[in-house]
Amino acid sequence: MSRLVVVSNRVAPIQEGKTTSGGLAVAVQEALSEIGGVWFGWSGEIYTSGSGRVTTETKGKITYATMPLARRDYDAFYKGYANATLWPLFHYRMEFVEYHRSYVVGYRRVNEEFAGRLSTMLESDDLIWVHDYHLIPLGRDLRMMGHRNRIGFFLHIPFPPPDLLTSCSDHAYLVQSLCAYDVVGFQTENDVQNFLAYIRTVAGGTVGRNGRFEAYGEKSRAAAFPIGIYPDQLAAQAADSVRTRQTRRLVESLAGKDLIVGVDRLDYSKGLDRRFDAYETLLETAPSLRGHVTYMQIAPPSRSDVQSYRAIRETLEGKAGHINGRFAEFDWMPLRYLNKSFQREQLTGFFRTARVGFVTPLRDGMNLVAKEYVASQNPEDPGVLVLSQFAGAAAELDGAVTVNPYDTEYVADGLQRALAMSVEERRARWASMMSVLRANDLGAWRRSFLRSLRGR
Ligand code: ADQ
Repeated sequence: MSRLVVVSNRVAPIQEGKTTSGGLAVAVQEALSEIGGVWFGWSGEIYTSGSGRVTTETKGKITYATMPLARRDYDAFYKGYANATLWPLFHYRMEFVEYHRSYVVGYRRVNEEFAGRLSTMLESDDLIWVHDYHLIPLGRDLRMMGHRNRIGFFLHIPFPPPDLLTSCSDHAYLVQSLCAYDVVGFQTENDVQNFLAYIRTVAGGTVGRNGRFEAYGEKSRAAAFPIGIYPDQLAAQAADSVRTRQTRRLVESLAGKDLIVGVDRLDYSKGLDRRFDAYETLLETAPSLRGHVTYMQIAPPSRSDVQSYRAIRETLEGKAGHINGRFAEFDWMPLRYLNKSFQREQLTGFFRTARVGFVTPLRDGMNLVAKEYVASQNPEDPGVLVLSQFAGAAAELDGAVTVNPYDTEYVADGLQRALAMSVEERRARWASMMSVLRANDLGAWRRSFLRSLRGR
């Protein structure tokens, strides 16, 4: 059987005992343990002089191959083009897009370097699975080096409509690069349609059945593969986690108040500033809730060396202080804002304690926190998910209270509905979402992508 070669910007920690946190890491680790193969990517290290070497380490059926980035590549490729150009562009946030020619030059250079290093490790029948916006050109670079393998790409973040994408000078280069893959995977049907709209209207290509398309002299297929979680494993973790000291202390500190919980990376795509505004509107318009509800937002800093991320942090600190200053009482703090990270095992206990899961990104590829919140609930007394209509997860989670995150009054109404919901309605909504999570779990995601990549 052919090997699987996975390429992603970061490679999960190799040391045993270290947790592989995100969905990507868990799914890739599993696929590789089953099939055997290579996981290639950036080691997370930066060097300032000399050149970087690929380091390999084999554990069981998996060879981890990682390389460091030169400082200038880290600046232009990672901080620059990936996180200051593509991330805001693909999340429809044009006001944050920073465009410098040196960024795209660095992006191309790193992708070519990755392709060159990987090229020497490839066998002709390897299946290659490339992940995310950092590595869009990698497949095409490998093709130019003569590799004829099946190569697939999965985009973890949204894909913008053509009118937005074309505001980036490199749009044709990006889409042409995507066309070199045998399969291009997206989180939702909406993303697939945005991509195919570009193929039709900008690239002048043709679109056939089941996402098959032809453009720039290539034939390929685009499809949605919504990423999932393992809901029953999470449910078991949550049931254990409510007995931990930290969760018990959280429950004690609430003294009977209803908890609203939000857990996000500190990122402008997550809509935290408007989420804080909506909570303030709730306290303003529903005075009976004052003193009876607590909102805890966990948001550890991410990418803090990118300017727009420093700005969002300052905004949120200001708003949190304002809300607490305006409403707090000697025995009640309305908002707990925590700039730190927690282990997932611990988070599941917090999720199970919360009456409301508050997930209102302005745009999100999927949002696994929404799914983890649902899976963590007590089936007898489940909480309610208040979910942005612009999270990829909204396409699947029909039992959520769906809100428009740009409309803070609408969001405040959603919170109020969630807090007042009867246990019968909560159970029915939860059961419907849980069955979707079970049917589309993380194993189903990787199996369907790999089936498609094998051309079946
Ligand atoms: P992220 O933007 O990181 O991922 P998300 O899917 O919500 O967003 O979270 C990924 C993982 O990180 C989850 O397992 C979550 O529990 C964990 N996490 C998030 N915030 C945390 C916090 N404050 N403390 C501890 N853990 C936290 C990108 C895309 C998403 C897509 C995923 C997977 O932006 O849209 O769902 O990839 O494809």
